[in-house]
Amino acid sequence: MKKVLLALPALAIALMAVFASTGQSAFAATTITVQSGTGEKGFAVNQFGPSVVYVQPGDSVKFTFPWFEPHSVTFGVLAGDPSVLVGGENPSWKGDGFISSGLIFGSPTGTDAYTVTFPEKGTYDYFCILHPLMTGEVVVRTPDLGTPDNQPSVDGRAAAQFTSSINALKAAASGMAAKPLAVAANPSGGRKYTLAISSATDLPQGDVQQFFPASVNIGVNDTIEWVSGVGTPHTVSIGNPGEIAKLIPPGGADAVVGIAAAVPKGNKFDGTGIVNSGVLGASFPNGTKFDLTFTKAGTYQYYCFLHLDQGMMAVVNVGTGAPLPPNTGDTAIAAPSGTNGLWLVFGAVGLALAATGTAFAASRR
Ligand SMILES: [Cu+2]
Repeated sequence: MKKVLLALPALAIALMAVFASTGQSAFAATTITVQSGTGEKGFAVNQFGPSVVYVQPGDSVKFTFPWFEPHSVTFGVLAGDPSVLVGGENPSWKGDGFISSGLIFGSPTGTDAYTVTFPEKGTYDYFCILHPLMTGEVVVRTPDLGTPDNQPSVDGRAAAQFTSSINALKAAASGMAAKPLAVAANPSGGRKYTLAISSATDLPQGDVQQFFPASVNIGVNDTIEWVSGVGTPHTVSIGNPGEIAKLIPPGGADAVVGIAAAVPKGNKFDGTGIVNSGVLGASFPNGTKFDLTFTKAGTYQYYCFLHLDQGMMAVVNVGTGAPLPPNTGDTAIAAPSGTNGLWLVFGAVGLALAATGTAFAASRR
């Protein structure tokens, strides 16, 4: 009996010595935090940061969601609906089957997270169901094959990656803002101004969530044509967002992808009621272009129904006389009061369905 009591502390000391020599503890597996996207007003970085992390068998990776743009963390081959939680809250992943965080709507102050534990060595790829270019990798290996990550190292790489990406988005936005405003005679009378939604083409770093120019001066009976060159869905919407939300067909919030267009007769807007383009963008049902002729003088704020929570708004000033010179500055515009929370969720789910494509949408019906 006495021998056993003596032997146990000796074993513990021996184990401690072993773990001390490797710098690791088998009793306290590490959790490394990875950020699922980031952003600032007008810019959504759709990347995991950092995109690759190195851990040991038994460690976990905690994914946080620090920006408004919704994302999923999804491993494996889809065999169901990745927009909802699959595999439980804190799954283990060995590379077989399919697990998903579901869509998580983040914010800079939010605490939502998704933690996955990796019991076995391997290289495990994952992705976001909304953003085809948003992928990451967890490399699970023993220390003899490479030093595992620590959080400061991970945070440093994430910060460098995100800084580089947001700078790329800002450079794209500056390029868009610097373009001369396209104006042409309209065959049906007046002028036609062509405005851009987001960047000219899809960017690997994320999405520019702005209209270009952010403010434009036109005359009565002039037309604005908005053009989207990106695969991220956006709308051109005018009026009370609560009214726009009524255009979402029955079938739950995720039916927002089928949101009806609400366009005044002849695409002529007299300043009353609402306008909704429907979902615009590459491969979306309402196409890449939307035009509206303004028949009454006034100042009209418009916005993207899907991204108003990210500040995606702009303004058209319709003057009575000759149009003022076009101005391209980033005008500070207050969000309409009212139903932000409601259509933030609708918008986020809309993004989800739109970006996962028709196959997924069809499978849900
Ligand atoms: Cu948008």
